[in-house]
Amino acid sequence: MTNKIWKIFCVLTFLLGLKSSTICIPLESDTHSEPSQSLSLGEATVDENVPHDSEIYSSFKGYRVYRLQANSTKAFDALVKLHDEGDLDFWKAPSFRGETDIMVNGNQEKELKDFMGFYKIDNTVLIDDLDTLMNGQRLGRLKSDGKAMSWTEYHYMETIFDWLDGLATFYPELVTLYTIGMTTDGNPLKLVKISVGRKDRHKPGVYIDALYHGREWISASVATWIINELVTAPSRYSTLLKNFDFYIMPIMNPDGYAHSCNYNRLWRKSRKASGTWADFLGCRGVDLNRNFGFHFGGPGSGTIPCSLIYRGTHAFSEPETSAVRDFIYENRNVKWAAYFALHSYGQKWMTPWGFTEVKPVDYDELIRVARIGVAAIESHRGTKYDVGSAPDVLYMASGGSDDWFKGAAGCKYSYTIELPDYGFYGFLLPSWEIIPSANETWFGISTALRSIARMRSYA
Ligand code: 0X9
Ligand code: ZN
Repeated sequence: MTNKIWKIFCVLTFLLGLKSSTICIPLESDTHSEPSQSLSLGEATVDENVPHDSEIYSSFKGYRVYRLQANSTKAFDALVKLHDEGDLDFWKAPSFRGETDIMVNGNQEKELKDFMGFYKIDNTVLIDDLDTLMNGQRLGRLKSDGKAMSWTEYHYMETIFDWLDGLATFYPELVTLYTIGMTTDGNPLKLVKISVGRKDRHKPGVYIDALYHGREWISASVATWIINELVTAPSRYSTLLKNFDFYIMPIMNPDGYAHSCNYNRLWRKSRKASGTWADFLGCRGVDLNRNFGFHFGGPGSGTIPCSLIYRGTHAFSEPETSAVRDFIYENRNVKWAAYFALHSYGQKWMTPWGFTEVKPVDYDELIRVARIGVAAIESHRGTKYDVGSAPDVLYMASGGSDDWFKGAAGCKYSYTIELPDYGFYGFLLPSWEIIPSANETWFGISTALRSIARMRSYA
């Protein structure tokens, strides 16, 4: 079904007050799924005594994720066309001779199978029963239940923010907590500064942020793990802390994260209404990683509010992105040495530019340091990463934070890291992978940073 017919169909079903069609995903509160009773997936369990929002949580019953391998140019081109039509949720964008992951519901599955058969595309079912896997990963308890911060499970935003408040109280010498803005839904945008030594001196800054996209839960867990490591064991990182101040923002998109936690696990964008017809279709939010003001509006960013990569009306139109811009402008005396945006998934360590295939002038140096990082990660427990510019290893996308940090904020070593799925789980990385994943990622980043510190060429 073409995009246009799909939209008209969705509008009509909405106006007639009918239940959303399964192809008008993401399904929202009108769907009802039977709450699963204590379901066990390794350590990821749902406690049946814990109140959770099963009644209003989007159901993904009957959904599957396929992993495709396009081995001919013809098949790859057809996959790219399918991707650009925008009717299917590509968990992993088309890649030639690499993996492409696509989520389908029962209706879409038959069409996808015909498509794969026609183009002779090798495929396997990556996730057979999405709903069951998801239910196994529902978050534990709400803030009111007094759940303490940990890295053996994923946590609600409130738990994470309470923990950050606690760090600022208990480690005042080391930690400064900023609320750099508020989201449309009234959630705080919290940023932690970790710094040793005199408070009136600014060391070169390392800026790390995460969870631009609501469903990429592992990124926030890795960011909080890094905060915990620096704050509770600073002596292990004395060289790094002597050379740099760390600025870490673990949840860039609190509204999108809350929506993913409470309603639709696979929500990507922020949650602001666009004030257009799209709101009636449930197409809220902006892709915050298309809203930054360096080559805003270029290739790989959407103009339609229903697009998963909707860029917003203009650069920095969103409270989340403008808060970051303002914080960086207010701290003009900080020289930004390195920037790491944590996303998932795909095991890729990417350099700018994302908006063009042209490489930055210092591309070779950025790649050199990235290779040091991925070699460290691989030495840890064998996890392999691709290295390259975003268009070379993933796709072109404009308005990204990495391009803005490099192009506008003058940060030389600017990277986006797509964290692992370890080949099985896509966005639904089980919580038992948080600690191993955080360990290896931080080993990679800290090793890269030591190399950057040795170069002393942040400019
Ligand atoms: O598309 C994105 O925003 C990132 N991938 S994700 O699957 N996590 O959504 C990649 C962004 C790479 N950077 C730029 N293109 N600037
Ligand atoms: Zn992302």
